[in-house]
Amino acid sequence: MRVLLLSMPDSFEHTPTVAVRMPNGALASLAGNLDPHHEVAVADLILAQSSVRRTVEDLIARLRPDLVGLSVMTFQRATARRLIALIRSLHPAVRIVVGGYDPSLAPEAWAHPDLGVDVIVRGEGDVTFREAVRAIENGQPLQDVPGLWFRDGNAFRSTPHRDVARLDRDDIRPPNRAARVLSGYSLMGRPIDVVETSRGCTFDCSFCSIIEMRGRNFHRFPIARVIDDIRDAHARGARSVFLVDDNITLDVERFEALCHAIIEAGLHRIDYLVQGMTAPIASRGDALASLMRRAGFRYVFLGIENVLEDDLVFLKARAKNSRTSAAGRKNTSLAAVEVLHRHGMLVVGGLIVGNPGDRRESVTANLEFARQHIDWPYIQHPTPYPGTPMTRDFVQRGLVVNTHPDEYDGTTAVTRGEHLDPEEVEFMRWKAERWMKVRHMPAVLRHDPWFVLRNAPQMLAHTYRGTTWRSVVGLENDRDVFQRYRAIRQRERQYVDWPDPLPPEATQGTA
Ligand code: B12
Ligand code: SF4
Repeated sequence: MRVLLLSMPDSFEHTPTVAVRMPNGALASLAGNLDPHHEVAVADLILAQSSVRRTVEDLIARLRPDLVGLSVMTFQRATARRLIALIRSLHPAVRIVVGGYDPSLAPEAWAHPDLGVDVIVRGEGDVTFREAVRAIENGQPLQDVPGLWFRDGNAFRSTPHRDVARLDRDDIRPPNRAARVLSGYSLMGRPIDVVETSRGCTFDCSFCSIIEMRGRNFHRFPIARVIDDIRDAHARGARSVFLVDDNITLDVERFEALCHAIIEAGLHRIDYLVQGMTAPIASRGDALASLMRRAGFRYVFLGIENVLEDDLVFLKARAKNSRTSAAGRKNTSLAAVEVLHRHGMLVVGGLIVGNPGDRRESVTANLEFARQHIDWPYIQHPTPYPGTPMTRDFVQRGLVVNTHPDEYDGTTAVTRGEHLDPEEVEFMRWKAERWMKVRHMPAVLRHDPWFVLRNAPQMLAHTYRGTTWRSVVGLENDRDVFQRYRAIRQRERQYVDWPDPLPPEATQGTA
């Protein structure tokens, strides 16, 4: 069969496409796990953000796929619906399969008869998709493939749950990067790829989708496989690698072993990015940080979430961000940031502001922490993604004020608190972050001077969207600029020039 796999073009405020265009790791993994006789093509539409419709029309005409699979996050739902409608108009007989976080956790949002989805893959997709494609090819019933919802006439039927794969055996084959048909992946001008070393997490932060998606478990790929995978990415041109594990720092000894293996394999000249918890990084201190630096780590995304204890309790993120000492429990965010800085690494700070109990002072304290200590702000608002405990809590308390999932991009405040208006929290974050982002430019300039010299105007234009000469000379205030920025953001969400196949009332709500 001819299979085309697509990821959505929608991007996130803190990863503008001028600087960050990463491959979707799921698609290469799915491609690598199909039976080898299929012809499979992977297209990350983030690489064609300004010409989505034309790119998809070309792909459909050129490849004539029997099946198109789409990988979708919640804020990308509307784009995916338009794409499905466009694809169907070009090729009515094609089968449409959706997977990823949103279809897995909110399958009912994908079951509307006017949408035309045939199969919804729930949870980990590699083996499920392989078996589903096999069944379709052989004309066998999908009922026998665990982990699916599939169309049966006008209704959907579900099959039994599929457990997540153990990764220490060969159940999950390596990704197939050769299937990619678009080019231009980049992290500030350096070709980038993504590599997985483990899957899962045993924590249960209330805002995170991972537990509902996979359960609380942690599985590791053998280190030799990871090294081969990095080597493959490098051989295909990658000079930056993002380790996209859900929580690599759950097993710090293994993470250290991986750093040693990277150095021994001579792969330490690659720039690595990784995300981790503050507590293990702070606890292992200089020994871990110096090893990470030697292995090539450059950016560390820290899930700080919040620097205030009450907020950490609400987010259920206290355990991963604190350690116990004789003096009691202590937040580890600052210690983690300091040790990474001491060893020359840069910190992307993940913070969540605008929790239900937040007052102006709590938001300000977090923004001030970010301003003082982190290199690139990745500050978000609590967002009710489907299936999370936090979403259930927000819904029960009637705190969700925005029911448009396409605005659930993390930087739009869609829930209200007891003391602060959502728009006010969003304004505070937006205002503070612009300056933090500009402050990071010299560090990027030192590392990637040509990229910055060529792209600085575009990067600044993105960061300061909404600014005009009138606002620069003080004839307009920040609130006017903020409103203009929001209007621009709203327009940017129209990635596909094709109508939504569903009526507006069928497109709201996530839980
Ligand atoms: C790495 C990552 C990123 C990277 C993305 C790199 C890339 N281009 O892929 C970066 C940092 C850029 C990023 C950004 C964002 N992310 Co992110 N990210 C992750 C993370 C940590 C791992 C995802 C991953 O690559 N896993 C490895 C692959 C192999 O697994 P997978 O994606 O789950 O895919 C498997 C299945 O889902 C399924 N599958 C997936 N797609 C498809 C398609 C088909 C057809 C089929 C059959 C199956 C299938 O099969 C795959 C293989 O088993 C997750 C999870 C987490 N712990 O936080 C969040 C996560 C996916 N991100 C999330 C979000 C919301 C975002 C942001 C909006 C902002 C934010 N809150 O951080 C932005 C938007 C991204 C954008 N397009 O601009 C949410 C999604 C929630 C939701 N319901 O939509 C998650 C779950 C985190 C969370 N908050 O809980 N992210
Ligand atoms: S530690 Fe990270 S991956 Fe694990 S539940 Fe919390 S936010 Fe999700």
